[in-house]
This record gives sequence, structure tokens and C-alpha cells, in this order.
Amino acid sequence: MLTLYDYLPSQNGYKVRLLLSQAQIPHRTRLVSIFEGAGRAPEYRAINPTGAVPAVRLDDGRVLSESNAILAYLAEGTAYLPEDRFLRAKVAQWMSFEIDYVQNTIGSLRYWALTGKLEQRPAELVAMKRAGARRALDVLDAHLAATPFLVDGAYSVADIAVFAYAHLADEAGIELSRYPALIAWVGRIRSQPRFLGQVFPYSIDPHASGELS
Ligand SMILES: N[C@@H](CCC(=O)N[C@@H](CS)C(=O)NCC(=O)O)C(=O)O
Repeated sequence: MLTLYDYLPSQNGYKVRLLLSQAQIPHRTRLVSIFEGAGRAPEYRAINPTGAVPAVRLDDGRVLSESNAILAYLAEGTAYLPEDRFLRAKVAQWMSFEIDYVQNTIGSLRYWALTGKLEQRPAELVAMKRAGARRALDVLDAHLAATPFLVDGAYSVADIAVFAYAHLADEAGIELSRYPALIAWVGRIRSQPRFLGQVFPYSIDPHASGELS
């Protein structure tokens, strides 16, 4: 059975949880206490050398990390990844966009804000991340004003990847209410079969105020 290595407040982990739920893929979960250094342990480094979650171990023992690579792999042959070559490349395009423009801005700001680290970060860096986050949401809002989902009008792993952090922009200090098309898209995603609504706050982890070494 597939094993998911996860940390519950991680929205990168959430992406994989959501697809596993929607595609009804049997799996078991192993939690990695990243703030206690479990990601740095040699046993976990053998699974993901970066020490980050999520990662998966396949039935045959092979391991895979990076949330969007995991999504692409698990979605193969399901309704969540198109067969057409160009459309698959469009899915890859939005998943790359997610890493650079969404995860790297909203993801960082939300993590810092919810674990009390925002004030400790250089103001210029925070301003740069905020500008990047707004730029990403502008791009998404303009695109989603013309289409129900990111690629070819059909719900796919591109939506799952972008949704994970984009819909939590408020928690990163970026007003989601400024982006009406994006809000409507969030509603469409929430109404997909086997949607997983639970987002775990960092406050469930007493160690989350520490820095990752
Ligand atoms: N680009 C990676 C980012 C993974 C990542 O940063 N995971 C965080 C949790 S959201 C983590 O495990 N951090 C601990 C660490 O980097 O040591 C992905 O998409 O999977």
C-alpha cells in the first residue's frame, strides 16, 4: 500500500491528501514532526534528501517527493490529468507557476504569520513576498474570469496544486475578497466529489514556533 509522509499543517501535504481522497487511492500515513527534526533524521533523508514533506513510498519501495511531482504521478490514468500532450503541458505549466508564484509567496507568508515569525523576517523580504503573492492572485483571477478551471475548463491536479495555498491567502495577510473570479473557483473546487475541507492550523503542533534548521 502507498505510504504518504506528511505533516498535517502543511498545505503541500494537503495537496496530496486531497488527490488521494478524490481519486480514492488506498494509502497509509506516516507523520513527520518536521519542527522536532524528524525530517533531518537519516531514515527520512533516505526518503526525501531535502527533509521536507510530502513524500510517498510506492508499493514497490520507490520513493517520490515534491508535492506537484507526486500529484502528477498519482493522477496518471485518472480524470484529474488530461491525456492530451498539450493539455498535460498546461497542467505542468500551472504546477510550476504554483511553486514559484504561490507556494513561494503565500505559502511562506502564511507560515511566518501563523507561527509568529513574520516580525522576525526582513521587511524588504516580506514586502517582496506580498508583491509576488498579489501578482500571482492577479494572474489567477484574470485567467479564472474566463474559465471554470485552470486547464481546458476541467478540474485537474493543476487546480489542486494552486488551490492548496491560494485559497488561504487571507491567512497570509492578502485579502482574497479582491479576487472575485478566484473566490468563485474556490467554491467550484469545494463542491467537487470527495473534497477534503479540513485545514490543520500550525497551533496543533506545540513545536511549530521553532525555526526549521
Ligand atoms: N517544493 C516542495 C516544498 C516542500 C516543503 O517546503 N515542505 C515543508 C512543509 S509545507 C517542509 O516539510 N518543511 C520542512 C523542511 O523544509 O525541513 C513541495 O512542493 O513539496
